[in-house]
Amino acid sequence: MAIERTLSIIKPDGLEKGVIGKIISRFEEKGLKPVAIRLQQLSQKEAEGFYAVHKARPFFKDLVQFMISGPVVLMVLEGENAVLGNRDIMGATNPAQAAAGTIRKDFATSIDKNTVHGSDSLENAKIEIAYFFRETEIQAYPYQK
Ligand code: DGI
Repeated sequence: MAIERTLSIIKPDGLEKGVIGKIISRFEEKGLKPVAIRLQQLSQKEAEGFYAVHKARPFFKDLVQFMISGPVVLMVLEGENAVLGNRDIMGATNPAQAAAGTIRKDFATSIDKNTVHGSDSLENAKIEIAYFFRETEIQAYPYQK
């Protein structure tokens, strides 16, 4: 399997619940390493731009308001099969439908406050990583091949 990078966001509800560490542990336990991390308060413009694909959806305004309701943790995760692997660790978009042991099942309260974002394809991962990180902000682990 290929080594991939994906964008992960711990959303404002994850910070409010104080589960940053628990969430990152789940990624590390499954072999996904954070190679860039930043705590950031998104501006409305940044959140709107990030979720531009959902602009016409009825939930867009609420989604943007939620994403700027407090700081988020932006991360680049690296590892084998990182894009789909991260999606498995996150669980379904609606926590009511998320599988046992997933982040959304264990920490999310609703489809609006679903604790994490993860890129849904390798193509989108590249776009989303570049939206938040410069290449110089992404680190290589010297003991990794
Ligand atoms: O990639 P995901 O976050 O799993 O899901 P997505 O890209 O389809 O949607 C992005 C976010 O938009 C999702 O995490 C929560 C919100 N969202 C998606 N579908 C709905 C929604 N919010 C509401 N209220 N209702 C929806 O049907």
